[in-house]
Amino acid sequence: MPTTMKKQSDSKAAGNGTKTGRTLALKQYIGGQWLAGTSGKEIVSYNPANTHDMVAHFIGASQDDAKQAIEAAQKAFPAWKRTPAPQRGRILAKAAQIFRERRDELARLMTREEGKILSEAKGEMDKGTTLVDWFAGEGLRLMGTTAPSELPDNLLYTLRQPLGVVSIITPWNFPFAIPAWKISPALVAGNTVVFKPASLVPALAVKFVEILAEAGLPPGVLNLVMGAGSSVGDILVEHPAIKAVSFTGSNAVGRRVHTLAGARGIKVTCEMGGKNPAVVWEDADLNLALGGVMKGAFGSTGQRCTATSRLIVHEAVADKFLKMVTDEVRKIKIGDGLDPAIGLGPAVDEAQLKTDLDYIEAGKKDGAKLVCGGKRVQDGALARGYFIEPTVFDGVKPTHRIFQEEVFGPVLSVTRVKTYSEMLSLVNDCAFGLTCAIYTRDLNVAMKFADEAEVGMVHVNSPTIGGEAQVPFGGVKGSGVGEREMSKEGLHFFTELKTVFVDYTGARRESNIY
Ligand code: UN1
Repeated sequence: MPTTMKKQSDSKAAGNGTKTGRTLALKQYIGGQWLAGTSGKEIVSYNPANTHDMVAHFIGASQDDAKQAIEAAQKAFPAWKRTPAPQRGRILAKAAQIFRERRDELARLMTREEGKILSEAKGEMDKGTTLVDWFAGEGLRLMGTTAPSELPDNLLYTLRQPLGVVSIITPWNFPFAIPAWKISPALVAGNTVVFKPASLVPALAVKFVEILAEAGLPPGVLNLVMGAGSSVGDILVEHPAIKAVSFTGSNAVGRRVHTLAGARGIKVTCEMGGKNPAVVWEDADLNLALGGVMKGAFGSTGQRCTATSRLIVHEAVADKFLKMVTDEVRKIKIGDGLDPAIGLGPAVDEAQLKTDLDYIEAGKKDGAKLVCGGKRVQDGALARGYFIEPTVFDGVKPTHRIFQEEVFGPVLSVTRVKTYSEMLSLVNDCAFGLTCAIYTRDLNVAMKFADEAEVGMVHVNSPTIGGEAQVPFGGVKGSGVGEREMSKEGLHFFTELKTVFVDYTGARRESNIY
């Protein structure tokens, strides 16, 4: 997914932004202290539904600030590593409790800063809190194994140990859940963390860190560095003290992070977006499919790496289903997501809005048929936000850019097929491989598809979006490199496995092990 940052000049365009009197002045969190950044560059976050509402501002971190944060994490590491894992987990459990208590307030702030509608923001709070809870429990289950030895009177066992200082780099579209599912496993495993959120969503990141500190996290264990990726991104991968990097964001930035980390030989996991198809088969329950496609394509304004951006529909039901989709699309109310009547919030910023509109132009130019939507919405107060119509294209071909490239907006590309093999090759003819869905009542089709789709996650009769704490999350091809996130796999990424050989014979003997 694209990573963007509002420029300082935006602050002039939107006036002083203090009309609501609710603007937060934010700081970096380094070694347990809230400190002003020293880059000299002010970064501002605005409400994308109303750019007259300035949500937060801060002075970006400099390279020196990032270095200090890494050093603070290094200093805190030995004591945190020695803190028993169940105790580390209990701090996370306490944080989860605070997140639950403050859910509605934080969800409102999320809607105001990121733009997603309030019900989705509440859903994200719940999902993120469940993830913190899941990893809190892992403090009691950070188990190794024992194994039978080839030798008498020998014990073989494994230990899971922390890596040291790790960098967590997160995007703007899930400002709570993604930090939650990366930072919680890192901490419970005994690592110390330098956290760099996207500059578009600093307020949520600050709340997240404040609450972990309130829950009892010692100084230096979690540090927050906010600033332009171009000034602090590389040091968070290249500093010799950094032992692993967990990144979610665009494919371009992810590849760079992977290359830099690879050159240092450190662990790295990058989650980098998708171009996820929902398949609607000839025997599908079309009402069920409609709900899933609408939620997948237009939920979160299409700004999720798991969004349904391609619809591959069987010719036998294509006309009927497409009419159902367009009827539903026309009913969607666009506006500020704090209003419960609203079904579609804004694009996150001007750059993302432009990307969406550019892709719509590319779709038309490549020869796809625009069925509905396609324009910016600027009626009345909506002119102050980055609103765009939910958009559907029919007749999209694999050669079209909107079939292959991630838009990250509410744009659905429809392609019709006649056979299973044609459908499967379209699903797999894509540089990404995060997730996909199939709507069918035919168990044979569903199971074959689950085996053959080149993705990290398959949904049968449910939308392409979402994940659950207890199962792995991630993709193949351009969607991801490194280990899966969430679940035990997500925890294991943040550990080294040590094998211990204990010989308790107590007497010298010839080994028969070579
Ligand atoms: C979801 O679909 O609930 O950036 C999670 C993203 C993904 C998270 C999606 N990493 O959109």
